[in-house]
Amino acid sequence: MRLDGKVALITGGGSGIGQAAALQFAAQGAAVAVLDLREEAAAETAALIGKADGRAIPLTANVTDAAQVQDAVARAAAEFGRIDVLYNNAGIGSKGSVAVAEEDDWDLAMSVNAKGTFLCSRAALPHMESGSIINQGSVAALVGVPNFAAYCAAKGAVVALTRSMAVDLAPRVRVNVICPGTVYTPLMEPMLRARGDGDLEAGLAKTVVKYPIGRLGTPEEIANVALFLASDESSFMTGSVITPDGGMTAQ
Ligand code: 1HS
Repeated sequence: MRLDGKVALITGGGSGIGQAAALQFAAQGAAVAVLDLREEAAAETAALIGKADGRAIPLTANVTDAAQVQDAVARAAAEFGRIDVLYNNAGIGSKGSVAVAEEDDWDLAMSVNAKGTFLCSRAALPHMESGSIINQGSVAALVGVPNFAAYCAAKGAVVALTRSMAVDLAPRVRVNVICPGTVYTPLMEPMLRARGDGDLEAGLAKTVVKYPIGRLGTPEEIANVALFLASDESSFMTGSVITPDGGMTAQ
């Protein structure tokens, strides 16, 4: 198995891409600490892994709160002995262009997406003798996505932070960032609805045309990339920006 004997901590593991990654990592032999803001979501993913005879524990924390993060990471390390893989997947969208965006919305997007990545990495590193950190970026870090200003800025910060971490942590820990195109998950729904003037289907239709492959991605397709980065198959990769995006940024 591709992650045999490894211990992984996945933030935002209760839904979407994080849940898909948690299931795949566990199916490949990893013990998985499933961290989520929502206790029931973390528990659901951990239970799904348990039903499939995998090893998992649920953890609840807000990734913007240093003390909560510290506590959750310590519990993961106490349960499984160490951490080999950290997937900083937890994220949040934002509303509007710079002309109309609310200050609170800006702060929240920066806090969850960028500061959360910093706090979780800082807390996990003392438990990582070696291994892989995977950050969740977005195509929004690479191209301007309309009416998503704070999110674009926050994901740009995650890409820059990834390069900084890769340089600082080599050769002990590898750090790479995935920049997915749109996947239909809870994070995307409000934005897609707004794009369709309240009509989700219309918002989805306006989005799909941006993708040469002709559809949005699936959580499993992004989790496949995370699995590769978590495994020793990617042993010469650090500081890489990987774009599973259906060709969206190739145009
Ligand atoms: C939320 C995810 O990171 C994707 S950003 C939105 C890109 S687009 O499909 O709306 O152009």
